[in-house]
Amino acid sequence: MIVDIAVTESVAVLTIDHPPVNMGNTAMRTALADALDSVATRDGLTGVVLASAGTHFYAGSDISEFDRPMQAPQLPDVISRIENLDIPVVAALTGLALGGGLELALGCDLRVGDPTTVVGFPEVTLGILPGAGGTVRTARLVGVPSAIDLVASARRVTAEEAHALGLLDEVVPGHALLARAVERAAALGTKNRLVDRPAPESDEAAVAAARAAVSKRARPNVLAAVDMVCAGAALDGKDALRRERALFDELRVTDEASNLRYLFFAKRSATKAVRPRTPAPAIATIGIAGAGTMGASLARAFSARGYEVIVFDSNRAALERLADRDGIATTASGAGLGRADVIVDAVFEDMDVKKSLLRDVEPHLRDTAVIVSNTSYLDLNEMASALTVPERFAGLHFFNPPDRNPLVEIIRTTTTDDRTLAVLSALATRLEKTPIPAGIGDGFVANRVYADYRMQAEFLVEDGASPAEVDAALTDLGFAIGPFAVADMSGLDIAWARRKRLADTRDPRQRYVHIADRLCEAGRLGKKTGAGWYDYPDGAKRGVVDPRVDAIIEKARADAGVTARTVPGDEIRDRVLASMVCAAAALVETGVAERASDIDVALTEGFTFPARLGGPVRALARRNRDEVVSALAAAYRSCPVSFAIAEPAAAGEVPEAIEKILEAVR
Ligand code: 3H9
Repeated sequence: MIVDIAVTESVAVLTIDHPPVNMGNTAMRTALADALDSVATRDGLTGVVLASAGTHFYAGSDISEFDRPMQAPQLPDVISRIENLDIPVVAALTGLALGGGLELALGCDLRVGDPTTVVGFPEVTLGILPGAGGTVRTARLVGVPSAIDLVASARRVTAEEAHALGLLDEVVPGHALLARAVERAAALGTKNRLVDRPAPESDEAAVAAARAAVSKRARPNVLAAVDMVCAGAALDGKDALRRERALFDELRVTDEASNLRYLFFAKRSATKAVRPRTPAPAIATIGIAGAGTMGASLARAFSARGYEVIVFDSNRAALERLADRDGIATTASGAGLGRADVIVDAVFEDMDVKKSLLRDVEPHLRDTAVIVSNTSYLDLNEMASALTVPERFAGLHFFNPPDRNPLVEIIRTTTTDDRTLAVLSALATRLEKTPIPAGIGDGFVANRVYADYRMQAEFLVEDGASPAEVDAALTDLGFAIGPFAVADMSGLDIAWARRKRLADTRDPRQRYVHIADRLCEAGRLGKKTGAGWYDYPDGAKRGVVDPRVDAIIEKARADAGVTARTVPGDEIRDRVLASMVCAAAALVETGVAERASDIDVALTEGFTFPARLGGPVRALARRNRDEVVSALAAAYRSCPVSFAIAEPAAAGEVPEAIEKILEAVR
């Protein structure tokens, strides 16, 4: 029974029991509609309470239903039933009331919450807008400016704030919630339909400020939601509801909304994959080895989530820079990490340095301590061999800047045990990161794909595009910033050192673009040196095109025997996309990545690949076959060694390994 009906005195209590999160789908809406119909015909009732049997009131609509035609009864029909009852309905809110859940509560005549209540409209993050009266009733309850903020920001609001705003009429302790809701329902006497009210008069300046707080570059659905809040407040309630629903139906079937739903489930699959059955032990203290930029940033990230943090570095000067930060202790001796539950290796990216750290630190650690390395490229199995208990070791790879970038890779070695994995998964959750599982391989998953993206960007420059043209083509696609501007920001020296390290093992048949090496040799290491792919005169924030770079590029083309040609933006975007997909297919084929969708999660979360396209694999999967073949063939021709996997495309076929991953995300 999804909705139970119990009558207490003259109040009918409808309790929704739809585990795990009281998610609204056809079955649940049908049960609610039936329960409301049944209440409507009962005599002697003075009120109704809508409550939840579980942790959450109603976590929102089941978005997997949005890919298909929606089945009756739809949520607006259920809410109409509430509004059409002669007797008042009180919502008793606990836990989450998100999206459709909050809309259901707003269809009631009064809202009582408990301190665990959290409300919000996540719809805009899914490419849609609230479709069951959320924009219309919220503006009528809390005014247009607050409604704009709630709908456009998608933020979750605590019980306390919801009460202050007027979304909740009252907040009572959890144990008293139901009794109080019944009491209010019995005492209310009259209906209080938000839809019948005019929106409160709004101060024009406050409306303008709320609108201005929404970025002009926000996605079209966000701007449409803001317009809807304003338009809806000026319309008759019923007309406003109709207009909102029409917009919702339009947005629901866009590619963008479909791709965002795909990513929603992709993230959940990745999170599930790194969540072993073993429960994680409690983690209170994090020891960080290495007080460099990465170590310091990690220390801040952990400390901000309430962990006690101890940073170890034998370089006292580096420690001193950290010492004045609240809550971060420092130690210049490995023994100082003895209390830590988890040790994070963030020392210099060198196998010998890392192994000697592990050897030095391990004897001081508790038996239960877990050790993770934040290496970007080194072989974690080899690192594990430096430990006497390698089972407690794994990779936890953060992305720059780790205190803000949501992506983290969880990498299991051949010896990592389940308890260690459970610790890593719990850390990711508490840090509010999006984890993906990754296997051992050069660059693991995300950096490996990004490396091919960058490599293709350099091929395009050697072929004739300027770095600015490549950057512009990719920001047009939706990247926040193009690959050459990114390279300047992060510094060209790390990749340079890596190229030198790999020089001896590089396949001599592989196409190699020398431009970046020439820039580095000229001292152009990026923004920090005032020059890289672009010039940064007087510390300019954005780079400007520098003719000296053009000269280096022209010389490199001449040395490689390439005649420069105009490269259209579409070719730039297609080749880059196809290159990433080639890398993705190779990763899935070798088992370094578990799922194609993990790669889409990685690139959208960690590298600003536009989420509206769903990620590189999904973006290519949505194109028609001819376009797929032509993009892959272009990538193949750009370097038949690096993109060997795409060879069949040159003969008009979609390569099997690639078809497999495209199919998996369609
Ligand atoms: C909306 O309401 C639009 C309205 O305006 C429309 C009106 C017409 N859909 O995350 P978990 C699944 S938009 C489908 O592991 P947690 C999830 O995949 C919606 N499935 O648990 C998983 O299934 P499985 C507004 C969903 O405790 C299981 O439930 N609502 C949905 O870590 C447990 O989830 C949202 O945006 C969904 N909406 O977190 C809420 N939600 O085990 C989005 C969950 O088979 N959801 N599932 O893989 C969340 O933020 C979290 O899931 C929540 C629970 C915090 C609720």
